[in-house]
Amino acid sequence: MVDIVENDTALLQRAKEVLQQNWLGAATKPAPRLYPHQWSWDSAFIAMGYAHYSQEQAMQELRSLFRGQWRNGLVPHIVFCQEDCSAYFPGPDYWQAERSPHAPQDVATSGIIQPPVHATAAWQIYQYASDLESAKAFLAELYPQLVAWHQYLYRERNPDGDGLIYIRHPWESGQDNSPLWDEALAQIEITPGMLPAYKRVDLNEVSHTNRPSNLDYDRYVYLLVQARDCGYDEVRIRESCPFVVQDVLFNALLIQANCDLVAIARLLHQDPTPFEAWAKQTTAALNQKLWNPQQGIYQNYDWVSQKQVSACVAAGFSPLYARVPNAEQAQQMLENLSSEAFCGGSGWMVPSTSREEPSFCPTRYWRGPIWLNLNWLLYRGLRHYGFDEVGDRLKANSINLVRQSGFYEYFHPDTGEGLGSGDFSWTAALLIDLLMEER
Ligand code: 9WN
Repeated sequence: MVDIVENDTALLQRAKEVLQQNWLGAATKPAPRLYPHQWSWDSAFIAMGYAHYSQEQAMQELRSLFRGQWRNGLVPHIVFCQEDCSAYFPGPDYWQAERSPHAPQDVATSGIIQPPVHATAAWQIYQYASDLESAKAFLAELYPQLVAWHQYLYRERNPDGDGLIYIRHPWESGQDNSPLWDEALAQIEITPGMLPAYKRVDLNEVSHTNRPSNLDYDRYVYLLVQARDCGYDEVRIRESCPFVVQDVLFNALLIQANCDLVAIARLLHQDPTPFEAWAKQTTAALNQKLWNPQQGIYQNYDWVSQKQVSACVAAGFSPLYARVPNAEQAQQMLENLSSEAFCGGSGWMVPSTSREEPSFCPTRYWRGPIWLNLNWLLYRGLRHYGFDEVGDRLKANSINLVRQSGFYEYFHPDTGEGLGSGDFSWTAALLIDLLMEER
């Protein structure tokens, strides 16, 4: 895409400036004020952007995150990396990670995870490296940590042994306020005085109309407190947690990460067979348990109530990214994605929630707005299946959205207006990847 690169020099430069402005010295905060520490999947996306022009920062980004890895392999969703933690709730005092015997003693972290995009980011760093030797040494250094991370998922979060990994908090999905969680969260009844006192600080930065409701926040806090009361012991949490969900996006990203771990293992002359087996097993489980042939989309499974979750969201197309569907399924998915429910109308691509969902809302966080990371992975998925016309349209649409509105966290799917925080790091990083990718 040489044309785009040349025409968009200024946009590319601005994207690099956003990342530089959010750089904390060894890692990048997702946003200037709303998210002032290091977040797990954000860092993986951010590293994929740096991989194109600053190998050193890309490597530092992942190193910094994995400093926070727990001894059981858990990679925490937040590594707190500023002295003053009062600007974000919940901070380390609320998480109390030290209740787990596995948490690191010298790094403050949360006690939940986020989608495993890290092996993919590490592999991308090698693929675009200007210094191949140091990139290979970096992979050798990170490899045992990546393996421990995937082992944790398959050991602790695989209740049926079929390779379908569960999450135990909506924040673990990365799509925090999606309608995907409504049914499960509705089971949690909050009574006065039930929760330790807390104060939201996110609303100091962003309008409440873009953010989750107070009731949803109470439920997020409830699940946090429940995990912490179990000493972050996964068996105890699973036995008592009202929220255990096998999520499509999380598992699709994990399949791709396993494939990237295979590539890393081969490069390092290590045994790739465990990761090949995991990729295969999780792929089969997605097709067997999460595919909805009537709708042409993959849907989540609620492990507590033992039923498929009915909400249709853009992440339901993410198995394309991990090459999970066969050609026939992929064609059906393309038709669904191209319909009025998602991209068929005059709006921008791709609303995070189907426009036909009763809870669709174009301005509220994960309930309709466009996110660049979803667009980025759907673009990659469409290309895998040769759906180049729609894929190229999605890519151009994503670039134009940022050009028109700026580096926002998310975007209104009708007007393209920027929502949430401005100067959002993964929007900048993935825009860099879209502009500089080599096919
Ligand atoms: C909770 C940092 C994170 C992203 C998530 C996004 C949002 C946090 C929040 O911000 O979640 O982890 O406070 O709302 O939903 O995907 O990683 O950018």
